[in-house]
Amino acid sequence: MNNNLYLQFLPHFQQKPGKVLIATPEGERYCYQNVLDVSQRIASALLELGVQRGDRVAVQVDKSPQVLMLYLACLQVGAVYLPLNTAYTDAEVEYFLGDAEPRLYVCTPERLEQSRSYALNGSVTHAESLGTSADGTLMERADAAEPTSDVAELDADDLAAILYTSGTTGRSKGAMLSHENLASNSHSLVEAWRFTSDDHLLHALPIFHTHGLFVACNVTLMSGASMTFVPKLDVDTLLDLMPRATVLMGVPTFYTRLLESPRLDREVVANMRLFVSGSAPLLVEAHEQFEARTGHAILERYGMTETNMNTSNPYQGERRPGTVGMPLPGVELRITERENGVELAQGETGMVEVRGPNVFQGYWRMPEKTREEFREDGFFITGDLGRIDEQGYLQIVGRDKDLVISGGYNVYPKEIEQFIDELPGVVESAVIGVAHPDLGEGVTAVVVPEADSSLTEDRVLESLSDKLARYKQPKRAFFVDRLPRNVMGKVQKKEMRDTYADTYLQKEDVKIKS
Ligand code: MLC
Ligand code: AMP
Repeated sequence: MNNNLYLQFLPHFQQKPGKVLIATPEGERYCYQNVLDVSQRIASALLELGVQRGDRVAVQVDKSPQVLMLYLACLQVGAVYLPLNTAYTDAEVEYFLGDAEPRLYVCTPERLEQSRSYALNGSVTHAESLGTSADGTLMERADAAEPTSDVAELDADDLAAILYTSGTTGRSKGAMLSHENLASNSHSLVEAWRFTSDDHLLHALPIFHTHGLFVACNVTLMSGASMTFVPKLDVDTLLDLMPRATVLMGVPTFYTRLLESPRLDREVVANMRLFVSGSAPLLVEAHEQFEARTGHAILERYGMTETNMNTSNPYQGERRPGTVGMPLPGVELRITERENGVELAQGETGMVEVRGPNVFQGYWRMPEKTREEFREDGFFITGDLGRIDEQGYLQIVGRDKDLVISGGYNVYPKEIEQFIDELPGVVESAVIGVAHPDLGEGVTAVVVPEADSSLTEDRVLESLSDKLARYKQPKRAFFVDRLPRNVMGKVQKKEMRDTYADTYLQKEDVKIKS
């Protein structure tokens, strides 16, 4: 049996060739037949470039319908799709390319020349470009190619994708996701959220992460539905499109920004059947305000790059604010003691652990790291702290891992602290997440300067600008004489989060663009 995920999408392409799969706010419409044709041409181009089953294809391009076609082409030929955040700096990309050793790197036309200089040094044999107007060298190759309908023969645990997640100890880890991981999760979500070919998804998330790529796109492809690709979150565009859509998926910032618009009311959502939130905690107030304004209870779910989606509030039944619902079909979930993995009694708070066909195959070329994060019986240790309430709903109450989630993006403090600590005049630093009304958490640095240092906040912030993606850069930096530590010498980040809790709370003062 061929376990290629592509084959599970294919029937919709064959049965409804004229149906729209992807639209854009500008009125472009790509029907299933168009998408199939172009993706099969891209598949031919990949094969001509020497991409073989198991080869990684790294992709760092702006969102466009053609990116989805490239993703489909990679699945079709059995290549491992490796999407990269467009905000990553050259230095960050160089690391990913060096670690993943892709056969092909696809970047924006603007970046092609420059990236060829570093990408082609190692094992990357080709760099091609893909622009947002169906342009770029990859599309030129695809246009000149004959479409191929050959589909690579794959096992269930063959890799479909590698997604990098930063590590608490510095180096980013590539989470390896198999065809079965992705297929099983999209089936569960289609069923849990009642997706059908009548659905039209408003898609304004980036497509280089689990949420925008696997949750949003795979569910659409698996159910034969349609979607509008909005390049990035723009509240007015979403509200303009909402009367013709049925589902929205977003991170909590989507909902807090929608709530700021006077245009959000029952009339504008009249055609919508479902609003989904995830990737970061949705505030209870946001949930309640949204319901009061629109009559819709946002459905919150919980997932991770390594596990796809684990739990979801029910489609029918109470969607409880402040909870992430129950395990999806096939997902086993338990709450344990961090140190020994012993399961705790219902109602107690502990480590969330999951097992199931959704859970990844391990970290790319990091067997040690992989072993550390699994129990012997196959449960994955998520690093999230939770409790299960009396009705069986999971509440995520905190994180055991040192992680900040800003607007749905993960930021690992260690990575930033390393750069700050290298600055002349710095003794040490700690990076924390502080409550932020727009982003949920704002990345914030606390720095211990040397006694005679003339270091300023601006200098600290500026020093990071070419080293780290913008969303990882602290919004503020504070100076202290020493970091608070416990008797064991461990830095007390909770105490610092309390100290700086009010930093961003005056909404007028908070400009994400600052
Ligand atoms: C953008 N900026 C951010 C930021 N997003 N800063 C901090 N945190 C963020 N999340 C910076 C930009 O670099 C820029 O800086 C300035 O803010 C404005 O950029 P923008 O592009 O105009 O921002 P905006 O479009 O408003 O984006 C905010 C956002 C976006 C929250 C809508 O970040 C977003 O779409 N987030 C979704 C992330 C996501 O998909 N997560 C899922 C991960 S998967 P400057 O200085 O250049 O102007 C996962 C698993 C699961 O977690 O369970 O789903
Ligand atoms: P990522 O590594 O980017 O996939 O982010 C995964 C992390 O996001 C999880 O481990 C959680 O900490 C967090 N997360 C995802 N969904 C939710 C949610 N609904 N509520 C709280 N945290 C969430």
